[in-house]
Amino acid sequence: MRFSTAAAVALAAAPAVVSAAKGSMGFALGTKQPNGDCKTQSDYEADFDAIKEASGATIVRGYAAADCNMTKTILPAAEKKDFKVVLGIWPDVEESFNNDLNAITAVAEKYKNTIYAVTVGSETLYRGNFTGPELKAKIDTVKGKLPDNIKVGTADSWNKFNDGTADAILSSVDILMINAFAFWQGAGGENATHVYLNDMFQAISHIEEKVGGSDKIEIWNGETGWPTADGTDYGAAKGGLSNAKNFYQTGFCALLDWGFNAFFFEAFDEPWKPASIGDNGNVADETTWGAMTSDRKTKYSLKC
Ligand SMILES: *[C@@H]1O[C@H](CO)[C@@H](O)[C@H](O)[C@H]1NC(C)=O
Ligand SMILES: *[C@@H]1O[C@H](CO)[C@@H](O)[C@H](O)[C@H]1NC(C)=O
Ligand SMILES: CC(=O)N[C@H]1CO[C@H](CO)[C@@H](O)[C@@H]1O
Repeated sequence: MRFSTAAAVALAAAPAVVSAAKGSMGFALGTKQPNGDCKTQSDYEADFDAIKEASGATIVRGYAAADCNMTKTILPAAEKKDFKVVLGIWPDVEESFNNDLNAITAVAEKYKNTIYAVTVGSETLYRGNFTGPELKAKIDTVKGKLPDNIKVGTADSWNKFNDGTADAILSSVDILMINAFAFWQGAGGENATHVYLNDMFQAISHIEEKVGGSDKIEIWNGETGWPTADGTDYGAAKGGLSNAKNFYQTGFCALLDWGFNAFFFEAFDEPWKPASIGDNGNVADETTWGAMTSDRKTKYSLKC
């Protein structure tokens, strides 16, 4: 595996966690069918078959456990297909926090070997929704309600782990998901891979320094990805099939090769998603971030 100078410098300066073993690969998974209806158990089963066949991965992550009854729909499918699931709690507002937590606690004992982990929040620090201590309190509440073997943590943007905003939660979490989107940093071409790996190394270095080692908290890249639709650009980052393929194969796969765990955002295109406004104020099309089409065909090789 060859690295850019930039990434190699960051690596030399940083994490002790690089090991010979390849990291685990996973995919973020939506709760809706292409037409916007909630997925059924058989939809999830077909998702799992397609993911495993195309990539070898056997773990997925979701965001809001009660959304579309995800928890009670996906867990039987996952158990049947021998997949693990990271469930999410959306803590931003009290109602979704309670709904998601209740959806999980209702089945946690029964499915404690299928629920790999629970993330409390997705980019809540990045969005300024919570301070570190506020998020820590939510995480502690969730930890107190789940079987011990289910890991609890959060997902947030790499820079919030790197700049110390997340330091307050480090004593509480078993697992962390570090999101790093070179695309949303406007990094194009080969620079995308350099930026992605540097982001991850910086965040991991900071965490390891704070907790005193690489064996204290399980770390994953929680999200990275690239849209395949032409014209969905963000600065120098250009959407399109060949750029997405290059990023997957030279960036995402490189991180796994170095022994880090990583989730790709996302498994399948989600054509039902409404257009949103990106950080640059332009309309952001989030329908084509899938590694596969919405009818579960691979767009490029997903093997690393
Ligand atoms: C979730 O399941 C309940 C029944 O257990 C049902 O009443 C409700 O409509 C379902 N919600 C969704 C969004 O499918
Ligand atoms: C790589 O992308 C980053 C983030 O957009 C940017 O700051 C940097 O100048 C880029 N480097 C090169 C060599 O293009
Ligand atoms: C404290 C705070 O900023 N809460 C906001 C978090 O984000 C949700 C939306 O997801 C808002 O509704 C809350 O007001």
